[in-house]
Amino acid sequence: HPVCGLVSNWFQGGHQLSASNSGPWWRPGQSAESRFSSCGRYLLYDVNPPEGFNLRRDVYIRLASLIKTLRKNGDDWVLVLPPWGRLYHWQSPNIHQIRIPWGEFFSLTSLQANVPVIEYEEFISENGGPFIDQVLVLQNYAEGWTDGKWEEKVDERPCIEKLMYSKDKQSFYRGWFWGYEDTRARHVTCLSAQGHASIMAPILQKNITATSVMLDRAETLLHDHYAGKDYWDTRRSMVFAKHLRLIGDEFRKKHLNSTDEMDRTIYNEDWTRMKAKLGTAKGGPYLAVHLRRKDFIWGHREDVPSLKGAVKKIHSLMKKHNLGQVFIATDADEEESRELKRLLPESVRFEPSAEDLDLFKDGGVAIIDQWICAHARFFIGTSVSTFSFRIHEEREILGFDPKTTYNRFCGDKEKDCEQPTHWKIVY
Ligand SMILES: Nc1nc2c(ncn2[C@@H]2O[C@H](COP(=O)(O)OP(=O)(O)OP(=O)(O)O)[C@@H](O)[C@H]2O)c(=O)[nH]1
Ligand SMILES: *[C@@H]1O[C@H](CO)[C@@H](O)[C@H](O)[C@H]1NC(C)=O
Ligand SMILES: *[C@@H]1O[C@H](CO)[C@@H](O)[C@H](O)[C@H]1NC(C)=O
Repeated sequence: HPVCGLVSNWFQGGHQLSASNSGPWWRPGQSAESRFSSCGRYLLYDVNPPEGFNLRRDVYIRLASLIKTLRKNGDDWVLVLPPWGRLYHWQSPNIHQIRIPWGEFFSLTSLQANVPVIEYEEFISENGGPFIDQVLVLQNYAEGWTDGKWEEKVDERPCIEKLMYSKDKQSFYRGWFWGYEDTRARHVTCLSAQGHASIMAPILQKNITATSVMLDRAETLLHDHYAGKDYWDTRRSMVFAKHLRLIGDEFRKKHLNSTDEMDRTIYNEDWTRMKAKLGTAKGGPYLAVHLRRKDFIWGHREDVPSLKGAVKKIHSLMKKHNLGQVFIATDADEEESRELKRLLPESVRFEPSAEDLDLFKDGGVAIIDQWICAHARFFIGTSVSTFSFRIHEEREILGFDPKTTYNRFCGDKEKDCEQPTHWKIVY
């Protein structure tokens, strides 16, 4: 695409002109026309429905890598953010939890300082309607790994599972497009893919000419380079929305005697300037706990403690670290929550009013919980919970000593209680 190449140079020039790393790629008022003349293409994606909020955040990192690869190759791709909703864990009754834009949970300007992203509704208006040219449903290989040998590959293959899209009277495909019932796709095909996210780049550039392409079941793709510089750039750009951080900060101040000045957790709104040395953050005078329950205890996993076991560990940590307060983030049901309050009457939880819950939704409340956990002097989480992993990363960004972060509860009878891995930021 020689013409696209030219325009993409022009874009880089425009980017340099704006002189700041944190501004959006194009001026917000820029007309759709000039976007199209740049050969702009849209990458949309979705994730297997049962996956939770925190795994979905991880899938975003993989897709951002793919966008970076595509743009390095010269094409002007934009990532369309899949609206949040219909998540299995978001069970608060009577609140509307679909079609939630990313801006309600994350700072869009921060995301945009890493890769160009737009909300789905912006895509609809730029694209001229709720149409997606091509959906690629990713799947594994029906035959598994042949000869036990693992190689990276992508091939068009018959769909293995029942297709979640069906043709309407006009031969458009209908399906779950984040709760946007008007959205239709022109083509749907299945691709078997095995490998890191950027193996999709040649397919998107050479095999497909459609303007908008959606990768469904995008979690099939692996990280280009887990915990490498590119991973961390994207992770650092996933700054929580300011209104949620402010609620968390207010809570810390009011209930936990914790402020950024006292705790040495000063945050820079511009993530590209946030480079806190490990060990510099002190954290508020409280122990923070993430205690994952629900589906984690239904399976009687041996790496998850009983409530009694968890409380015993909490008491011993408070004593060891000389902390008088404990903040608890948990998805425990009502019965367990009551039991927890009985066993630990001094514990503090973030309990939103009905009004606040309506405003922040389950996703926002989870973020506030994570934010408060991220600012504690000492943190302990739950084994292999992505909710806990996201807290680890947040504390790493803030500059905590790893000893205060990479801790997890052990099951009551667990023998080899391996502690979480420390992943260092690559700046
Ligand atoms: N507010 C709040 N919600 C929680 C907490 N723990 C779990 N949840 C809820 O339960 C969901 C499940 O956890 P996620 O980590 O997002 O789901 P996942 O990606 O399947 O990850 P796992 O924890 O590994 O299951 C979260 O998205 C929250 O909605 C918590 O401590 N506080
Ligand atoms: C992409 O195109 C190449 C070259 O034409 C072809 O060999 C390959 O099978 C195609 N891949 C897919 C997934 O369509
Ligand atoms: C809050 O912390 C500060 C600094 O550690 C301390 O001086 C002050 O007494 C604490 N206040 C309360 C109410 O605990």
